[in-house]
Amino acid sequence: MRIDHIEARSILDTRGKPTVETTLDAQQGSTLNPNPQGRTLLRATASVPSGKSTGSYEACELRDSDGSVARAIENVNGEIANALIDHDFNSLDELDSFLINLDGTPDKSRLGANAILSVSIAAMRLSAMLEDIPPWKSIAKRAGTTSSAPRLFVNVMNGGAHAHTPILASREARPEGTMPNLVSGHADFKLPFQEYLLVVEGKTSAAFPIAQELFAKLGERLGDGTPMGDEGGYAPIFETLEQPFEILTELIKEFPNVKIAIDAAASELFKNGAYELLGKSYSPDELTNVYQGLASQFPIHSIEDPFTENAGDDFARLTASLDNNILIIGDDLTVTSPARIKDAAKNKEINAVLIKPNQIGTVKEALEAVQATYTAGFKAVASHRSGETMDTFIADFAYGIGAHGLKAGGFGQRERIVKYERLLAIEREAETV
Ligand code: 2PG
Ligand code: MG
Repeated sequence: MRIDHIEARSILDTRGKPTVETTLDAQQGSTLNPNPQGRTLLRATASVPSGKSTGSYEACELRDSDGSVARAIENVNGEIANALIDHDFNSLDELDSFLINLDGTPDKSRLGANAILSVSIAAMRLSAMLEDIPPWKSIAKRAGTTSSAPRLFVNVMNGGAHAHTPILASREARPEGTMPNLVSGHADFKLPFQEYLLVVEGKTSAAFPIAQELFAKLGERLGDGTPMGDEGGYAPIFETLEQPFEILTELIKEFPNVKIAIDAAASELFKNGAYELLGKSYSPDELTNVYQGLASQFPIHSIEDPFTENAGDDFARLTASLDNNILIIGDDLTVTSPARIKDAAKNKEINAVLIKPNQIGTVKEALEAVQATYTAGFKAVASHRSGETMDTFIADFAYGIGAHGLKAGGFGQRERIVKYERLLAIEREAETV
């Protein structure tokens, strides 16, 4: 493959923060980009997401002190473009390795994982266009995986770092139909875990309407004026740990193919050796009891990041203590790093891994993380980030690798919905390709 032109620009993500978008051009019809029909200009664009509750072992997102991504963009338009344009690559892996070596740091901090990943994803798209196959098929071929529809992990309630909304006056305390008032003096949240999700099994064309129905019903149950969190789910206020689970259990009681998942994002709850939930401090053992209690009372499918990113032993104890059907998913713990996934496997810390390509910085390494996950006998759940764009690469990635699930947020933001809609389109493509 040979790239003719590269251009990066700054776009805004769901939080109104700048992120990187890159466009690559190639001429189909050159010796390296053969096209029996003649020469055509092919163009592929990719934009990268950005996390808020980031793990400390993630690859480096290059951001300037003013919050912009100007240096990352300069790196794509300057150094990366100069090195890539007119260079002949025999494969996408070769191109990604070239980018990794060009950067030369272990965490991609020189050129920026955001700069590099935007090029890596756009190149993957371009290569699929050159081959005239959909991106998910290109991913499956490259990774040697069997593609299939992932379960939908739909974020219906946001808490933790994704709902730093001030405490609002309770519905009972305000006149009918009025917006909630801020309770003075507080700037905190009341939903302790970062994400409450519904996991819907089955083909996307069957699962997506069910998820929509449940999302709408939950909205009615919570009432008008319920704020929205960072990931397009509701951000309500509850008084107890159990309440959100009680509401969700009631909501799904007539849906046997729907279960509840949480992302505790516990690195964010960890302060001075203990976990803080709803103003109470929990030791790792006490928190283990909380999870065991929740798993025995409610239809729990999975718990992501139940402990902080360095507490592998606590992960292992929890994983061993629960029914094997309940997934303990590593996110900050494993950060899409093949090495960290292998470590977690050795110590049986988890039985599933969240795969976020921007935690590692190239598609090649994200696929190596998937291989490490499958080699360990673990499930892979592909995931968006809290700051998202309209890019739908993660849906093709999830389908291509035959992921157990795709976590792409709630229906309150178009940037989340487009990922599920892309899965629907893939399902149609898969019938014809
Ligand atoms: C997570 C993600 C995505 P963030 O913790 O799993 O839901 O959040 O992008 O803020 O790390
Ligand atoms: Mg997480």
